[in-house]
Amino acid sequence: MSQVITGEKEYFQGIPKIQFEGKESDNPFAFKYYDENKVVAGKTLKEHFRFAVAYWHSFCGVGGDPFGPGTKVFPWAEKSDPYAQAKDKMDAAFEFMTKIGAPFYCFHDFDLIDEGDSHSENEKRLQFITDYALEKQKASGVKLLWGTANLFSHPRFMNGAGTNPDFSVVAHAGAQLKNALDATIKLNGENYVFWGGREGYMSLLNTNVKAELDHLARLLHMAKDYARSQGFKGNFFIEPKPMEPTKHQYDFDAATVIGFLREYDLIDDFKLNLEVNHATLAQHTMQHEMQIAANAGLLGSMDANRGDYQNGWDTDQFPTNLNELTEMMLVFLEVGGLQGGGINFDAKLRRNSTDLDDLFHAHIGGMDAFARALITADAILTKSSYSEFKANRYASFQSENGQKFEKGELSLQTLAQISHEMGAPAQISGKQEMIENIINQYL
Ligand code: XUL
Ligand code: CO
Repeated sequence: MSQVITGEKEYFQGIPKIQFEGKESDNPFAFKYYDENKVVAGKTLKEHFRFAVAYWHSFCGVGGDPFGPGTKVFPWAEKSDPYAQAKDKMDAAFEFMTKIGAPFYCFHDFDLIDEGDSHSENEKRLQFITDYALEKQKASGVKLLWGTANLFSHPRFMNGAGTNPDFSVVAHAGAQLKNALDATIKLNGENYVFWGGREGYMSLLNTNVKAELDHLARLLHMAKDYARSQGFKGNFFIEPKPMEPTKHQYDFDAATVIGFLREYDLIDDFKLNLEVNHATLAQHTMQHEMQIAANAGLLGSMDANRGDYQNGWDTDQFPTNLNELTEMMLVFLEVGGLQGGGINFDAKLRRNSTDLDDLFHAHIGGMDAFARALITADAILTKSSYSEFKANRYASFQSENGQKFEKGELSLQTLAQISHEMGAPAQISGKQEMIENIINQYL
């Protein structure tokens, strides 16, 4: 990908295409670690990460919270006509993406253009803006990592979309989903994401969980069958999250979603899109979630952000924590990366970060942090005793009986007999502190 693409107006004036200048540079508008052409573990950083910009946080979210309205004044949101406004927003988005050098973007249907008041008006709006997006993608080389439908903001979805107890809402969700799939396919989207939105419940007292899960699975089958019939070859991803907005989200965490996919025969078409702050809300680390998904062959994509240790919200901050990221990148490299997805910055600026250039600082920081973490993880894997130590912890399973155990060739009686012969196990240290020191040494 090459040159910067602006519309009639340049929105991020004075900011050139962001270049890699190395860690000695004091230029806040330069990468210190993310050299997209640097080869690490056999691939360039650009190929490893496939970074994506999230349309909703970066070009739509103006910073409103329960205590006050938005604080950000977006010059691309000035026009009242939804068509003209959507075009301006798309000009700003592609200018930003080409300046930051992100090869991909992600959207919800009504991030691209405001929602109208009927299905036919919405189809018209999406036709219009996806025609324009196709032009912009062609001119810039930026590609669509995934599309999705916003099936949670409109009040009609207050009781859920696919899991709504009212069939007419489920049908409405289906119509919207069809349009979002059409838009994704038209724009050569590589994947399609289902985040649960309000698919969950506030109280079991008014909820038939079995019916709701059956309905959700039915809708996912219909979506998959429709998209395949339209030639969509990409992956479907489910994005786990344990809570927020509902008290209990059905797609709680990776393990829960894997069980759901198996139960409802969706496992061949769906993988997972894991998000850091969702993992921590579920009382897991992101690296735990990545490992669980990878064990099932389902580590599809990642939403990059971070939470806050002092509260329990989905704060969606930009990722900067190198220790956390390095541990994630260890798993990332060990399991062979993502399957079809990329790293999408599902992260938002703080409410009081109100300058347009803050969007650059945030993404530069996130891309640099991932790059530094991946380079560190690769050094740990190739130069330190980390991998050997981890493998050696399980070396006893290479013994004759250990192998028989793994192959299912021992009965419980034989296992008991072997234990009698082996005697009491010796204590073997897990050496956690030693390994933690290795991470800090290589950072
Ligand atoms: C919400 C969230 C969503 C999904 C897409 O927490 O992460 O933005 O990524 O719907
Ligand atoms: Co997300």
